[in-house]
Amino acid sequence: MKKALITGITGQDGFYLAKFLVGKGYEVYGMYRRSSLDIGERIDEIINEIHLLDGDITDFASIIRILQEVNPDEVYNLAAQSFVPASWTEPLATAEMTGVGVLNILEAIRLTNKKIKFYQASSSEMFGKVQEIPQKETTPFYPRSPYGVAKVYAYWITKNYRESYGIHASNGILFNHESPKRGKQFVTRKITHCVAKVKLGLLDCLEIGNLDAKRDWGYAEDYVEAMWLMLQQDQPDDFVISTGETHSVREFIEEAFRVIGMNIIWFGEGLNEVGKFGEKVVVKINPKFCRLVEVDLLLGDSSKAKKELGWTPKTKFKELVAMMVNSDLKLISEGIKTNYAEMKR
Ligand code: NAP
Ligand code: F7E
Repeated sequence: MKKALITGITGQDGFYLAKFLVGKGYEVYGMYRRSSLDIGERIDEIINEIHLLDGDITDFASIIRILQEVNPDEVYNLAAQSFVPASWTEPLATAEMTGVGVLNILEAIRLTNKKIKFYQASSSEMFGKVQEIPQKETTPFYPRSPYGVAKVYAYWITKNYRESYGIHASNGILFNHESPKRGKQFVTRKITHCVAKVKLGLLDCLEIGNLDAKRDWGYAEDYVEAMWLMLQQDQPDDFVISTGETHSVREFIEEAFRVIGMNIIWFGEGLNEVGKFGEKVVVKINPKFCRLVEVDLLLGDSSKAKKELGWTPKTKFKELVAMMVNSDLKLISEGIKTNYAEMKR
């Protein structure tokens, strides 16, 4: 039985990757950092099928201890401060977690067992102010946030440990991928959660930032398979993982409202633009959700992954939006029923 260690097990990708690897017959170990709240929210349904270990990627000692205890065949580094706006308010913490944290793991692998295969969760945010369209493995990086800059460091240190020490270390350059398990701060889940609340009469209006940013949005469950495929190759390498389609935030909003039977019409311009359903304003701009500098357009070319890994995305944009809206409708309605039942008790 192969052993895999996943850092960032409590995150969106941590859940889908752990589920995938358990399905492949792996013994799965997840590293999580101590929290004052329950850690279970995302991983509840697989908690009995995995082993959890206390650690932090900024704490070198904890990584060494875990590697010695588990001696995994594969390490998937998904841990990071991953919310782009927080990288401007907490730039040093972001550099420590998202950048230097990766060096901690690589150094721990070098010292404990160089045969461990390593996956680094690299990001399309490294392309930032894009130097070509679509973006592929050879496209130069131009990060636009402290998060993107930290990911560029992590990408290069991964490549450097591969070249310096012969470690099987690969970068998956993943474009945005979403799911019902996505954090509610990220734009897709924020939209689907708010749209579900509008449908259930719990919210009047969605407040949003830049409507015109474009992203190549895929489904997280499809993407974790690519992570695993990278570590099954004879040679380590770097791969772009994307759908090859780009959509604006505006299109995502229109599609999400369409799922609940509301067609949005846009009026006005700039910060005064609003989205209306009939006479009712259901979308408005709030500048607090705009960024200091923006990544305007991401569109990936994953033909290398298709050719060398045999990987292709399965889920289309409209399916993804519908899946997320319907999941939020269910979650919120069940929450209302639970609260109502509790109130009556
Ligand atoms: P996520 O939901 O934000 O999960 C991040 C995980 O990292 C959480 O489990 C978090 O723990 C953990 N973490 C943060 N700081 C840590 C630390 N110091 N020590 C240990 N664990 C720590 O992110 P995701 O969407 O699953 O993404 C997974 C990885 O892929 C991240 O590295 C992200 O930057 C990268 N990425 C994501 C996308 C995407 O579109 N989702 C695209 C490209 C790359 P808590 O639960 O305690 O916060
Ligand atoms: O923003 C715009 C915002 O926060 C997407 C992370 O997983 O993917 C993610 O980073 C776009 C941006 O994701 C709101 O300005 C408009 O242009 O969902 P997001 P992100 O910044 O692309 C990459 C690949 C990662 O690696 C990251 O870890 O949507 N936008 N209005 C908004 N964004 C948010 N969050 N909230 C808004 O109200």
